[in-house]
Amino acid sequence: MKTYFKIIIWPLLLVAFLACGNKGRRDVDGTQGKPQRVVIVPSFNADSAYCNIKEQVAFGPRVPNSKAHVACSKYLIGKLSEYGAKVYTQQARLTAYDGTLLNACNIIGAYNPECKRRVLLLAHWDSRPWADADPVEANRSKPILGANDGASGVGVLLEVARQLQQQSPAIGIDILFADAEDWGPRQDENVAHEESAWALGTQYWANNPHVVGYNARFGILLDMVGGENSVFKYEDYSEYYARDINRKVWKAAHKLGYGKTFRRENGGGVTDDHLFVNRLARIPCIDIIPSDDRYGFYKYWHTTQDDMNGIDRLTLKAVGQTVLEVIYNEQ
Ligand code: AHN
Ligand code: ZN
Repeated sequence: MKTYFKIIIWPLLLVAFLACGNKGRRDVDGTQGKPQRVVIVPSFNADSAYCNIKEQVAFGPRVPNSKAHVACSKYLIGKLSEYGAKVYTQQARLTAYDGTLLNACNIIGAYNPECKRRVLLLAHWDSRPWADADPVEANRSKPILGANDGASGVGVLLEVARQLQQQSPAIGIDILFADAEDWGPRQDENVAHEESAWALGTQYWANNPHVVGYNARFGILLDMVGGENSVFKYEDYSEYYARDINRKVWKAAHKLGYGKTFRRENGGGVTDDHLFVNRLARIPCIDIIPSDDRYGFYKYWHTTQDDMNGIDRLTLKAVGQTVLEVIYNEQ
């Protein structure tokens, strides 16, 4: 009996143990033996994003309380509807730092609205009423076209929306086009910097979400994502509130070969829409915003030269493809 155990039973038990070892015991990839979903990330079309920017810029400056602003809001609602989103609009009268009442409109496109696992993507769609950083003084009271500052982020997200309609990721996505981001104090006004003077539309949305009790795993803000040779660095508030999201997004960018565009360096802090998503909505949110040693954000930032000539499809592609990589890999 003893030898029988030694040469038959023990070897059998050993084989059985080794055979089971990989399945239940060590859940190395966290899948618990469930069949893994094969993720195919669609290809971001930078030409399409470019056209979306051009169409916004064609309205002229989308300054709140202007005709172009109303016309562009209709365009954006139409586009999101065309791309199959459930569209919400929020009309609000918001008081600017200078007392002006702004007729603002936030526009939200929801994909897979029933899904509890959600990611928020946002960009501001208004343009700044004054080119206060223009080198020519006579231009500083003119509104800006905001091809990069405003339209680029929206243009990229409209292309993301088109892709979402073609192929759904495993999660729900909300695209927020926030209004009244850029009606902040002019540089020549000697007013103390007040964070709350900026991003009025996003502040409104965070205090009055389009869906009661709205939540998302994280948010990604796109701001000035179309400039030639733009470089994106870890922004300070993004690091403070959503460090892991910064890492996730930069990792995706590097995997795709966009390491020259997405640098693993610190870029300084920016008062921007994401600040209020973090603080008021309490959703960890990063800002993809250029950081240039020479120009700050962008060469033509808040100047009358922020037009289509400054828009480069390569940057749009790097940002758009990275966003797709991240959201299609969420389970
Ligand atoms: C400030 O200049 C305080 N914030 C920049 C936010 C911004 C303006 N993004 C685009 N335009
Ligand atoms: Zn701006």
